[in-house]
Formats: sequence, C-alpha cells, structure tokens
Amino acid sequence: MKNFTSVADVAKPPALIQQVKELISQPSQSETGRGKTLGLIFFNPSLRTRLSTQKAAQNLGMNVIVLNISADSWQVEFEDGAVMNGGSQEHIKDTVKVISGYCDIMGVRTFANLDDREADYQEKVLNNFLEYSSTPVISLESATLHPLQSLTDMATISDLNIQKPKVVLSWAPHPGALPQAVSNSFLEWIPHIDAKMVVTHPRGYELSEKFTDGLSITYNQEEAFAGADVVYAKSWSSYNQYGQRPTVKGNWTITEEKMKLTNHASFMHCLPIRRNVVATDAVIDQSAVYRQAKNREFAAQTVLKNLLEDL
Ligand code: AN0
Ligand code: CP
Repeated sequence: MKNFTSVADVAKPPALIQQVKELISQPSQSETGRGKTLGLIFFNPSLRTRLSTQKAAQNLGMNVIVLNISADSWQVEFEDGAVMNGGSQEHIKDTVKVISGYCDIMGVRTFANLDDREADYQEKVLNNFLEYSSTPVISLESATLHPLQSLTDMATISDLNIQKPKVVLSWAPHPGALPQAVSNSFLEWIPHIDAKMVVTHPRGYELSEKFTDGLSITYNQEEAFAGADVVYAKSWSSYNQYGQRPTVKGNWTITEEKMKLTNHASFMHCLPIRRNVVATDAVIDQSAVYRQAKNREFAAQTVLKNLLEDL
C-alpha cells in the first residue's frame, strides 16, 4: 500500500478488514517499524485519531512526532502562486516538503471548511500533501473521507459475526454543521463486507450521489430501524445546500424506544458524541462505541504495518 486516503488506495479491502479483525481478537506488537518515524499533522482537533494512531505506531516500534499546525506552527498558505504579503507565513509546499524530510510516514487531518463545496470535494489540502510529500500519506480525516474510521467500523461490524447484518446509517441532530466525511467514507467501505445497507435522513440532507448511488434511502427513520442489526448514527450538514442545516421535521435523536424497533441492534458512533442530542444516555451507555473506539488502534496498526512493508 502506497498511501491510505480512501478505500481506492487498498488493493483488497476485505483482506485488510480481516487483518484488523485478527488483531482485535489477538492484539500483538512487533518491531516492523523500529527506527522509522511517523509524523501526525493536525489542522483540526482530535482525541481518538491522535491517540490510537500514536499507540498503533508504538505497537510497531515506531517513533512518533505530532504537530498541531493551527495552534503551534506558522499560518499556512494554500494558494498556488500567492504573493505572501498577508497573514500566512509559510506555503503548504514548503511545510510538507520539510515535514516529510523528518518522517517515513505522514498522517494529516484536515476537515472540510463547508463554505466551498468544490474546494472541499477536490480535497485541496490533502492533495497538497500527496503532491509534495516524499513519504506515504495517511488521511486522519480529510474534507470528504475518514478511511481509518471506516476501516475500524467495517471490522467492528464484521466482528459481530452476524450473517448479512442489516446496517442502518441514520442522520442525527447536532447543534452545529458537520462534514459529510464519516458518512461518505462509511458508504464507500460498506460494499466490502456482506451487509444490507439502509440510509435514513431528513429531506434536505441527501449525501452526494457518488456515495449513495444504488442504496436504499428512506426519510422515515422508524421504518429504517425495523429489524436493524446495527444502527450507525452520524450528523452531517447538507451537501446540496452545501454546509447548511435545513429545517428538520420531527425528532431524529436516537432513543431507547426507537432502538426497540430493531433486532437488538448495536449502536455505533465514531465519537465525539453530543449526549441527549445525537442519542440518549441510555442508548450510548449500552452501545458498542467504546469497543469501536478501541478498535481504532487495531485499524491504525494494520494500516501502518501495510505501509511499512511497502516502504
Ligand atoms: C467531526 C466530523 O463530524 O467530521 C469529526 C468526527 C470524527 N466531528 C465533529 O467535529 C464533532
Ligand atoms: N472518531 C474520531 O476520529 O475521533 P477524533 O476526532 O477524536 O479523532
């Protein structure tokens, strides 16, 4: 594997999911990464991605350096050919070339700005890393995808050992506008496990057809929940009215009553979660979310191992 920025970077996604499952059932450490350095670059906040990827690298004997670029470094210019007499102090080209000189593998987190759909969906920031880095690049969540999360989610679902589970991706409320990355990415990976996929969201929250083409989509959340084996909750802002939060009819918070419609479904969420907004305390407290978060370590370790082997 040369980079890990989307499912398209993976030759055999089911085999990678299987490797994560094996690590879940039998955690292990090795010296595969001894003497190698992983650089983790954050343009946005993170808890799980930061810690699980660091821990995964340590499990492989790697050194890790972390930079919170917005808080601790120079302000970065992204425009090609910019005359840099304004606020930004260093061009992305220089930032990436310098960082990659210190690293053997580089991870970057760069959220959607949710203002300019074209710029977000062109993955301008991530592509600068791919273009200027001399090392493999891991997405730690980009503008439109979160592959480490999705790989974890596929392994976590597959680890339930339910034959062809009914998996429901449900939109949920949130006080702010969130990216579509987690949901897009989930839908990009789900064909690689044997599941029956249903998406439910209010009108106005349609995702890009690139990700939902051919899927069963309903505006009726309760109908979607009937017989579900997995309920995967996520809030996202509108794709068509880009970054907006169109008015929603009814209450989309996931409650115990709604979960009773399912087939004793596992409740999943990538976290962080707004309690009693996305889902009630009772739903979250009986859910798979901590197992899911722990599995981030095994997914990151699997990805790092594959990248190290191809260095
Ligand atoms: C981010 C998002 O929705 O993309 C990160 C999730 C892993 N969530 C928030 O900003 C709350
Ligand atoms: N799920 C996830 O990526 O969490 P963080 O934003 O805390 O890294």
